[in-house]
Amino acid sequence: MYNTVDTLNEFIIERQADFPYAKGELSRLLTHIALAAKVVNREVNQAGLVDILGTTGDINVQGETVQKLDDFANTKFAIALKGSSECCGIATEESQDIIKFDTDMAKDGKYIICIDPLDGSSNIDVNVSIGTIFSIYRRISPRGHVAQLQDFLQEGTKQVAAGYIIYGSSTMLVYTTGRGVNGFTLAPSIGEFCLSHRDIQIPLNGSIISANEGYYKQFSAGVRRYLDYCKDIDEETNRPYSSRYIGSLVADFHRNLLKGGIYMYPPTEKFKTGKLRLIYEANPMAMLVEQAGGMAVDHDGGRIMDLVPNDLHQRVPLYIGSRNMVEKLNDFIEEEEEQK
Ligand code: AHM
Ligand code: MG
Repeated sequence: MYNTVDTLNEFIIERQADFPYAKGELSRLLTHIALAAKVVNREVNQAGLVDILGTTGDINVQGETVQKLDDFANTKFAIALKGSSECCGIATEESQDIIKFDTDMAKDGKYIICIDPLDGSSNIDVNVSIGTIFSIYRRISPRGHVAQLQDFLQEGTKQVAAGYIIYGSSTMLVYTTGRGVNGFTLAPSIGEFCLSHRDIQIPLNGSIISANEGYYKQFSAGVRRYLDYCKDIDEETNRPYSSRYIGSLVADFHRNLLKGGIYMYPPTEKFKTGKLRLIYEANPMAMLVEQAGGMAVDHDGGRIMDLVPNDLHQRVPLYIGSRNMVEKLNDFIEEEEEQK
């Protein structure tokens, strides 16, 4: 069966022809990410059986408890990326500062990576889908030296590739290099990611809303009114919409990407500028959604990928998904602002 489908490696090689001047570095980097994903996948799959559930006892830079699997995924991706020799450093959710790779080969690497090694940590212990999110940029600092902070504080529009791995009922890797979005499912019997979702397009109109409605009363009036609108009955626009929220960005985003919907994390009392991190959560998802025909904006309706990051762990309100839904939500927020 599998000889009729593209494996990820074959697909990457085929697509390299799209970039006539590329020398294969990006392809090698993607291959290394896929390899680390398989290692993490193996551990996630047997998490209940081996001593890898629970916390390490440490608190990370976000002030959150570090789960053992967070730590494991972080280490595996860092090792794989350093070993790829194409990447001179990474920014990860788990480290305050950038990690500079100091081998001669890595210092010569052309790319840097921003990564959330294991997103949705609160779901780890209860066997709910979690994911890895990554974003690849060309470095700004000169090759031959260690990476610099400025390499990581680039606008999302400068991403050369972005993607995620979802460790779900099956494991998938979904990525874009700026020419559409493609999804690969891990075939456990051969240990390969195989092309299963070619050229993914997000429906223009969706009927799924994904938000933590436990915080409803903390949302701004415009966001609350949009959520109320989603629940109104109207046959023509297929309302009420369905509410689906896993609390794992990757899983919620993946479902909405395929079925059509909107994911939203507005400002709350605790997270006044939103919860999600710009460089390793919002930007990669924004590139993917735009490549699939969708939209990603912040609370002011500004395009996520145009924001200039000023901090590695900067947070941003995120509204992302089907274009017409994001635009509609924007209208409600704008209306609220006008009435102020
Ligand atoms: P994490 O990176 O610490 O796991 O936090 C990000 C996660 C997202 O995956 C998810 O959508 C969101 O936080 C859930 O937050 P909440 O529990 O406040 O709804
Ligand atoms: Mg995260």
